[in-house]
This record gives sequence, C-alpha cells and structure tokens, in this order.
Amino acid sequence: VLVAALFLTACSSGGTSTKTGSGNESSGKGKRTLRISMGVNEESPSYAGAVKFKEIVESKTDDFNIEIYHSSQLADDRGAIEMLQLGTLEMVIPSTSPVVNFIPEFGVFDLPFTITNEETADKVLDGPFGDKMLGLLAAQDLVGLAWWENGFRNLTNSKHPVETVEDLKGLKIRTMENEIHLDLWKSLGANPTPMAFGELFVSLQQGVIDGQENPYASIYQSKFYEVQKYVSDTNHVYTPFLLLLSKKVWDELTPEQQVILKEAGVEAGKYNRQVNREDNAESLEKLKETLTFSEISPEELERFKQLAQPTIEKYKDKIGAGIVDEYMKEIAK
Ligand code: KDG
Repeated sequence: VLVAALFLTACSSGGTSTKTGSGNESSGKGKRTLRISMGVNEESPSYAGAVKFKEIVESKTDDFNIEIYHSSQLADDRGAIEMLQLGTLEMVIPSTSPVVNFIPEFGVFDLPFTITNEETADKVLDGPFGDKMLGLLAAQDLVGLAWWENGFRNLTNSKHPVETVEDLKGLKIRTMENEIHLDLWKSLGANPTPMAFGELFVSLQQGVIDGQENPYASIYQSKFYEVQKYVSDTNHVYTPFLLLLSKKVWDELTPEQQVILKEAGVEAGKYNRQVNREDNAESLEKLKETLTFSEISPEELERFKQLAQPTIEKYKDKIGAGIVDEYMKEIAK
C-alpha cells in the first residue's frame, strides 16, 4: 500500500484526482470502460496478462468494464499512445521503444547488449530505476501502471543464415519506429526500415523487407515463420512492455480505484513475465522445426557489440547521460 501511495503521489503531480467530472468519469456509480490496446495478437503473453488484469480488477470492484483489443485493432502503438494523451483511448501495452518519440529517456532500454538476462531485467525494472522511469510518464499525460515484458529480440530473415556481421550486409530489416534501433542496424551493415508492428507480416510476405527482429514468442505467435526462413539468436536488445493508462482517465479516478488498477497491473505483470518466458522457450523450439537456426558465436557477438558501441555513445546525451549512467550502474549491481 505504501508503494501504491507513493506511486499515486508521483502520478497525481500536475493533475487533480477529482471524484466528479462529466460523462464517462468514474464516480463509483456507473461502470467506467477501460479499453486496452496492443499490437500483438490473442495468443500473446500481453493478451494473457491483459485477461489476468481484467480478472483481478473485476474481482476487486464493479467500477470498471475492461475490454481487450489485440492485433492493433484500435491503433498501432504510437497512435494508441497519442490517443491516451488525448484521452480518446484508455490503455495500451506498447514496447518502450515507441515511447521514445514522446520521452527520449526511454531510449535507455533500446541501448544494445545492455540487459542480457531476465534476472537483470527484473532487478532494473522492479527497482528504483524502474520507478524513476515510470515517474517520467506523467508529464506526457501518461501513467505507467506496471512493467510487463516483450523480451529479448532476435533476428529472422528470408535470404540466408546470419552468423556473422558480414551476413547482415544490405539485409532490409524492419525495426520499430525508433531511431536507436535504426542506427544500430545501420552500424551493423543492414538496411533498416521503421514500420508499425501491424504492417510487418504482409511486408515480409510481399518481400518489401527481408527480415525483422522480435522475441521468439512474438515471432512464433505472429506466424512470421510462414514468411521467414532463417532465425539467429542475436539477443541484441531486451524490450520491456509498459501497461499504460491515460492520465486524463487516471485523474478522474478515486484514490481507491487508482490503487486497484496499480496493484492489478503489477500482479498481472508478474503473470505476464512468467507466461512470456515460458512461451519464448517453447516458441524457440517450435521455430527450430521450420526455420534454419543460427547461433552467434561469442567471438562474433563481440564484433556485434563493438560495432554497436558508437550507437550507445551517440544517444547517451539525447537519452540523458545521467539516466544512462544510472541504468548501467543498476545493471552492474
Ligand atoms: O503491442 C506491442 C507491439 O505492437 C510491438 O510493440 C511489439 O516489439 C514489438 C515490435 O516489434 O513492434
């Protein structure tokens, strides 16, 4: 409860927690509808987490009607974030990468080869650094209820096995709409193109792009294996998901309702990470049945890291040197 109280204080800065309002506000009398948008589909750990969130909230209060919209039905991540800022959509579960377009500090999570295992991910996100990053969202009319998990990103393509840096030369790789990812793949010799997740399968199918990079669960559950031939365990970036709520909605809730949503988001996030980790392990084994799997040797991985280093240096100031240093210290603890 103390953590939730501190969180409430951080989120209510710059806004008022009114109990009255007009229309669809939550005064505790009528049900408030919360629509949750996501780009991944109904097989995803994000969807499973959203169902868990709905179950937990609806077990604690009758104040909310929670609706889940997968596969970018309502909007892509970036568009959904803009709708939360306007108050025309209530919730979205995006990667942190599109959030960088609104809050540059979130680019810290796009720095390659930094978080390299799940234990470190949990330590960074569930500790003071993660709380600090969530606190940055309020200024953009967003509330980060909890850290969920997308996971370790790996490369697939339709052209040839990728086992060395040289194998990347000229490959048309789709990236999220995030300049750090674009620069990373350029530095590795590829030819990256930013694209919303919802356009990815068709673009791969039509050969507009050669490859993409996502966690194994997303690759499998999105059926990218139907339009790809090769997969490489690059593990180049760990991407968190955020359970975001519009601050315009948040400010209309009672403190009790805010605590319910916050605690449900954290509890459902623990479940989401568990499901994600199980699904990623299972998905890799299934992908190996249809795709040619390539491991990146430790020696070759060092070459990837060396080529990626200028990207880290280039964005350190844009992200904020203090944020990057704090992030690296949390990882090293
Ligand atoms: O809902 C999340 C997806 O839209 C997206 O963020 C997943 O990692 C992703 C990507 O590659 O866009």
